[in-house]
Amino acid sequence: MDPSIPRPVGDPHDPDADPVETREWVEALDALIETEGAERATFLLRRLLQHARTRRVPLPQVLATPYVNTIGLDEQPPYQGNLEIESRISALVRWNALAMVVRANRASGELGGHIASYASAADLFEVGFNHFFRGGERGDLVYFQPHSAPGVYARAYLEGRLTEDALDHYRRETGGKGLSSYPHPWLMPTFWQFPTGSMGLGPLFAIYQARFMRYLGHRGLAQTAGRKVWAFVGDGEMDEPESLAGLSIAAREKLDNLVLVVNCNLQRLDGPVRGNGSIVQELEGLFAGAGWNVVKLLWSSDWDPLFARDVHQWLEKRFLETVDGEFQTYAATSGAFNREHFFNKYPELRELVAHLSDDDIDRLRRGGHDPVKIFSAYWHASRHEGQPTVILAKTKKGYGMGTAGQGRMTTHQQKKLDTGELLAFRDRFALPIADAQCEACEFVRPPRDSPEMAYLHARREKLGGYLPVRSTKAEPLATPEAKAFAKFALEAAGKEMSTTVAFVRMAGQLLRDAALGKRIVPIIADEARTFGMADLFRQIGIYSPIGQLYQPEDQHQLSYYKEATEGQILEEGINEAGAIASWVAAATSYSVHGVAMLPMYIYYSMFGFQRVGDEIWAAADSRSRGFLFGATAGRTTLSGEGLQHEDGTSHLIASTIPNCRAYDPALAYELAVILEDGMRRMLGQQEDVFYYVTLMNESYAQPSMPEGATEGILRGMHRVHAAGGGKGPKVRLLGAGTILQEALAAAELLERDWSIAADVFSVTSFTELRREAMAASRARRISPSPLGEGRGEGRTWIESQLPQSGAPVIAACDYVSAVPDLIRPWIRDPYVALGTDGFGRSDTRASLRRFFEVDRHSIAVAALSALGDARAPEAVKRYGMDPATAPPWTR
Ligand SMILES: Cc1ncc(C[n+]2csc(CCOP(=O)(O)OP(=O)(O)O)c2C)c(N)n1
Repeated sequence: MDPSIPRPVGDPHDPDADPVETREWVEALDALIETEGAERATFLLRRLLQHARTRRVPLPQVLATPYVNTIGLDEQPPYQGNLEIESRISALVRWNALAMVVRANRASGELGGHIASYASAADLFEVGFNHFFRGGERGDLVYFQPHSAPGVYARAYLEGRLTEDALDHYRRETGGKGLSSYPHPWLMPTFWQFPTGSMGLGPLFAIYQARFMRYLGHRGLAQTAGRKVWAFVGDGEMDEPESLAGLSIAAREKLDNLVLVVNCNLQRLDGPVRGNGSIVQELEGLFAGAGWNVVKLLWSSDWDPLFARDVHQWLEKRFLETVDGEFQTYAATSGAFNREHFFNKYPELRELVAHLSDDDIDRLRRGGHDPVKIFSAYWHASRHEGQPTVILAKTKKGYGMGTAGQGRMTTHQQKKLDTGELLAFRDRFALPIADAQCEACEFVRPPRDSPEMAYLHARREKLGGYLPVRSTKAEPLATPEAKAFAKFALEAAGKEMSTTVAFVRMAGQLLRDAALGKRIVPIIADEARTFGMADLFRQIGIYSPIGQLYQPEDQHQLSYYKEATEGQILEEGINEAGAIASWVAAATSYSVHGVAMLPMYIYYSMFGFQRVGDEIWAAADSRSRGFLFGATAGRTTLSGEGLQHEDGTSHLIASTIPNCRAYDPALAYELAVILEDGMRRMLGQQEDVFYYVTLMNESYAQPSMPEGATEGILRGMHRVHAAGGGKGPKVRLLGAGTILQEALAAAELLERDWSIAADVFSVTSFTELRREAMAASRARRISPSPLGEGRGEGRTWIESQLPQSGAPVIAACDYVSAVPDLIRPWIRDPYVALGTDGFGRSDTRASLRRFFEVDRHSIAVAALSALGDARAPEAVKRYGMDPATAPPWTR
């Protein structure tokens, strides 16, 4: 409780030892405010608090303010719209949203849909649409609460941007014209900009979007001044760690281009968000503590006269002692119930509302349902400088759904309304709909020249256009050829280097490219030194909105730690979630800002798909274009790090993301070809794909690129060693990543020790091989004519590289064996897939490879055994393998 508020005399929760003295202090403060103003009062309070601290006086909790609106009546701007018409528009949006969900559910009970969430958020959205969200190319960026999508569709329908047929296909998308359940740019590429369906990612992405906007501005790449990011979040959603993860960076970087609106309807799916407490007060403390500007939007204008008369703050006292579980019950019950249980607790409050009927009490709205108060909160938020703003808007879940849902424990999943409930909804919002129309749940859109539609269009015109709308185009960028940035790799001639070193050199060259260089966004999560990239600090600088306020310790070094306002590197610290959020902002900049960027995020591969996989999935949904580099990749090439650091799965997960092109190159020239192709496809041809490329820190001799290798590298495999022409048996060895070196060594062993000839292939992408083969199989499977066109008659790359010949195929990689298993169905000869299944361990590379049985000896033994060669047991012995050991994945 704020101690500056005089408690009513005799308050049992806050006993006062000397009420007269208290009053004197309070009166003194009042007098000060009156004569010298609030600023002076703030100054004196701050001084008093500082003094109290030096005297070691325990301080009260000062982050929580009373349970009332932050913005006083005297600070409220006049409403700049026609409330009457707006309320009719908003009723229509509410109706169409509800009709859409109910109709979908009538068509098939299988189809989900939410009404109650949008019912609580409707006014918050509508005031934004009518007065704040700027459209057009330099418009605002709005992250919508995901399951409020029906309301956004319903508005777009009124605006004439969606047809009735489209609404009738809500959640029925497979026919090609449906509306997606949540905001999905992948499914509705000209409509939704930001996927928010996985809770917590919306607020995180919004924060990093606001920051990236600043970055573009500081680097002179886009005009971003005045643009705002608005993000609508559920109060239950605020429990996601990701929702809170970006709070401090937003405050630290003073992102006053960001407004987060938390829809505090006090409920989540199962029940209350904080039944025994107060989510508003808790969030206020969290946001204020992190340095945000907090605006509580709790009570509507209906309450203003009551507050004015309540000089002893009995209302504040009653609010503060009411837990959210009770507030929910008040939302679900009648005016009579509220009077009895809320107001009648104290005679003073009973008296305060004595002139109101029960119906009047029922009509006392919460702040988030009053356009006037919402307008005021948005108005202040959009003018606030130096801090991001959070608006904590108190609403009722299922607002206006009456007994069908308002405040009900089960309201989240309510998607069926009977006729009586529909009629009650119509009456509640004074909708001009006949009974029969209502019963049939007909969509309603007044004619274009009606006052409502004229107003709605005029507002959007004034604000620069409609939204959400997603731009699919960006100016194509010319991208360099590999020989321009990777000559050293194409002509390596046996020079030893790791693919990480090769990457760093290529990135350095690309950063110097006249056209492309400045579009590259290097992103790092505190591992630049690990990957040998520290030189870049000095070369291109680390982005900091306030430059560098200190002389770096290493200032005399050539590559010192340089922070700069126009710095190019996003150094995210130990924050993979934030780094991916930055990457998504940069990777979608072509659409969001019309400025194509090329983000290159390089990280410990274990802390990518495994750690932030859902963000990468959302990045895919967002149609991101950029490079993810999983460095120190693989389970045995990062030796000596062990279980939690050694990645054996990222390529398996990457293979499940349809627009992710995943490559595991072994050779520097392969990396060059992949980079060249990726840039061309993403920046030149504007394909909505992104690249995942693994990099290793193991040095070995890098050959020059042979003629004609490009196609194989990009399609997934190419031959790097041809078997000698002898007459003996033959095998084919596939190696991926650094395990290619083991496959090459195994070929030598097979030839030398057992006179078996081996071809060796470098597999750059099991995923790409599989995708092409899957498409071919499907064409063959479902083609209407047995021999006709489109039967995938052409040979797939796997078939052309590994034609049926009787020679076994042994594949080995540094990931779980399920990765090489991805291509098993298309190999006609005996196939053995070796991988690194199990937990990682610390040891040398050689020991780890032996442990996981992906070393040269294990590959050679696998080849002998696949050939049915009777000498296999002899090889096991000769190579020191122990058949008695348990499989690595059980250890
Ligand atoms: C990561 C994640 N977990 C669970 C869900 C399923 N889900 C969708 S809405 C919802 C409840 C949302 O509650 P709240 O954030 O309070 O929003 P409200 O609907 O009350 O406005 C849940 C659990 C989800 N979409 N994403």
